[in-house]
Amino acid sequence: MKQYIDSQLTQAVHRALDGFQIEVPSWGFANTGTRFGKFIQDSAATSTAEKLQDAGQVHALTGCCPTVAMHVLWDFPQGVESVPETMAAADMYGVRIGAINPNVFESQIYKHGSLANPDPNIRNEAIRHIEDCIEIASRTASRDISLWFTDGSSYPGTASIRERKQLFTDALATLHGQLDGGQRLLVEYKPFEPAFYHTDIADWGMAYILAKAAGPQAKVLVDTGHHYQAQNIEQIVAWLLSEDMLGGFHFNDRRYADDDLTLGSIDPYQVFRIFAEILGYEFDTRQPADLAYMVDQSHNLKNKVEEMIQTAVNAQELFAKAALIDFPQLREHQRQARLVEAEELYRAAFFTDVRHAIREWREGKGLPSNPLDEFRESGYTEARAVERGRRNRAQTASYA
Ligand code: PSV
Ligand code: MN
Repeated sequence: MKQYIDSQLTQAVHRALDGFQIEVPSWGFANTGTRFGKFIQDSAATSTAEKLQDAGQVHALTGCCPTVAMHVLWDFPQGVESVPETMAAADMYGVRIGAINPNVFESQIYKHGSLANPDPNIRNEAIRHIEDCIEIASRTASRDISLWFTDGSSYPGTASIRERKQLFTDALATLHGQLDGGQRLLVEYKPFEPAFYHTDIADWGMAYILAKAAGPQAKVLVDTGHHYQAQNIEQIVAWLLSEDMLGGFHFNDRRYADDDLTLGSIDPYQVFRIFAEILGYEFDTRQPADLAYMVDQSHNLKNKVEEMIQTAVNAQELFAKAALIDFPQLREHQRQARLVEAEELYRAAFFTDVRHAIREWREGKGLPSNPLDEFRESGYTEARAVERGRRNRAQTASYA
């Protein structure tokens, strides 16, 4: 690796962080759990405004999370009519509304799917809901409508896979026709859960085909938790980038399935490798990769705001490390098949301690040098627990 003198390293890290933002999900601040129950936190957000308040805390302390992804059913209970109130709350807490996530999976009508439901009335209902979401996105000035579907089947022979593919193709093209100029449809894939035999959009190839058929403003969304074990996610990223079909990410970490753990908590090297592909693409093409970095996590055990701060800090560190890769030299090693040199250069960037340079970046921006410590000392959790505790405890603590 290039021998950075301290000031060069600091500059490279600061440049990287100046251009790095990551969106937090509203649902990461509410009480959530697994299908085995949920453990209530007194300080958790109990309303959309409170989720935005917590997101505002994360952004105020880290400086890199200015937008919040919203789930329409959970955050805009009156649909389009909820927009002014939600936007006012976002404004009050110093954040903006980010990606809009339709919800075509929780209503009882979606037992057998949404856009590929065998019943045309239900398919139309799903399309109507997503059209409302596009309208909400227009009013919140959100660029991305982020689509995830539970559609699929759980037993062999119970559904026509090809027919369902066609239904998805047609519906996504219809929805694409509703977008305004700058908007994008992001198509998320997942190979399992809650359908267990087949899901209609199981992998990046299927998402690619559907997005391509829908139109130029549809791209693929990569949720890092939505892959089989040992799948090479950075290769998927590289391919989608080279096809101009990558729209963004849902970041989280996992050990087994879609565990929704803190980004980088299990395998920080994987996040580094993903960022390395993106920055390598930018180096090679001399153009910025136009991607939405989003978090998709449920914080079931740790304090939710603390876990979101950890997430943002981990993301910054791993992005900054990837920005230290000496790409001209790396490409030369690759061309000459100098395997050890190439690998050592790559790993050296990963193992560089960037924390000091990041602390300096924060101080330069008037941010706390250690956001987590600052948060803990602020008394925010204790104050919210007093305000929200009774409402939270009124929730059912388990499904039993
Ligand atoms: C589904 O597992 C998913 O990743 C989708 O992005 C949903 O919108 C989100 O999680 C809901 O938690
Ligand atoms: Mn997701």
